[in-house]
Amino acid sequence: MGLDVVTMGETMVQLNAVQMGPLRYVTTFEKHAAGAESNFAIGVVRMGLTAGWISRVGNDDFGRYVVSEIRGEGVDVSEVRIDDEAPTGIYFIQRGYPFPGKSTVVYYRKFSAASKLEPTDVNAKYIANSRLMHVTGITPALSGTCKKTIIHAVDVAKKAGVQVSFDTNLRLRLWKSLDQARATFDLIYEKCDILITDPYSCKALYNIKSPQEIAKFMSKKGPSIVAVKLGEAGSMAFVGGRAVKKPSYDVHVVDPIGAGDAFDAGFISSILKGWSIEKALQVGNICGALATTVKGDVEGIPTLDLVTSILSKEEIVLR
Ligand code: KDG
Repeated sequence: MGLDVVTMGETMVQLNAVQMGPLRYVTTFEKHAAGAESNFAIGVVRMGLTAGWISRVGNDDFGRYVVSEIRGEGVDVSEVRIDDEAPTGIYFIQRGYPFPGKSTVVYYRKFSAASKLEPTDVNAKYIANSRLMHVTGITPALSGTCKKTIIHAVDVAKKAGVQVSFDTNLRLRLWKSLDQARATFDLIYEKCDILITDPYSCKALYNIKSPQEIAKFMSKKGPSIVAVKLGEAGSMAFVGGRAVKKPSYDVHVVDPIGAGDAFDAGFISSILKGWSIEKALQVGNICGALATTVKGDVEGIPTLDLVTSILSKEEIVLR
C-alpha cells in the first residue's frame, strides 16, 4: 500500500536562539530539525495519515540527526539519500529582533547536500503509489538541479493521476530574481490541484494582495482549490467560485516559524479525509496556531485527538 502523501525538500538543523535579540549577543541555541516539507510530512502523520519525505542529507552527524528525528515522528525516510560530498544545511533563528514578536532566519545552506537533489532521486513508483505529492517554492529555489527535480516529481505525479499540492512559500533570499521565481512557479501551477499561498508572496510576485484578487488570479492558472493564509486574520479558500473564510486562534506566540507548514498539513490532511472546506480551514488554522506556541517548527503541531477536542468546544481559549 502506498503512502497518503509524499513530499520532497531540504531539512536543516535549526539553531534557535534561546535569548531574544540580535544573534551576535545570543549565547545559547536550541537544536531542532526543520524544513518546510518535512514539517508538513510530520503534521500529516500527526493527523493520522501516512507520509514520506524525499531528500538528501550529508554524511555527517547533523544529517543523521535530521533523518532520525523525522523517522522518529513516523515519516517514511526510505527515499532519503546520504551524500558523501556535501554537508547537511543549517540555519539560525533570531527571535524578537529586529521586529518584536517576529523571528528571522539566517541560512548556512549554500551547496548543501539537499541542494544537489537530482531527478534521479525521484522514485516514480513511490510517488505514483501515493495519493498526493506536496511541493513548496523553497526547493526549486535551491539550485538548478533542485528546480529540475521538483518539476520532474510534479510531472510524475500528474502522469500517474496523483494529486499535487503546492505552497508558494516564497523565500526572496533564495531566488536570483523574482522573474525566475515567477517562471518556475508557472510551471508548477499548471500541474497543481491545490494551491496554498499568502498575501506576502502574491504582493512580491504579482503585486496583488487581497485574497479575492489572489483567488481570481490563481484560479485561472489551474488549481481547483486555492487557499490563502492570512496569519492573524485566519485563512480563506476558494473552490468552484465559492469563498470560505475562517478566523485564526488566539495563542501566545513563542516562535512563528513553521506555522504555515502546520497549516498546510492540517488543511491538506482534512481534504484527503474528505472533510468540508470549512473544516479543513479550521483544522489548518488550529495546526498553524499551535505550531507557534513553542520553539521548533514541529513540536507544537497538534495530534488529531487534540484537534478534534478543540473543534468540539464552542469557545476556544488556547492562551
Ligand atoms: O516554514 C519553515 C521553514 O521555512 C523553515 O524551517 C526553514 O525550510 C526552511 C526554509 O527553507 O526556509
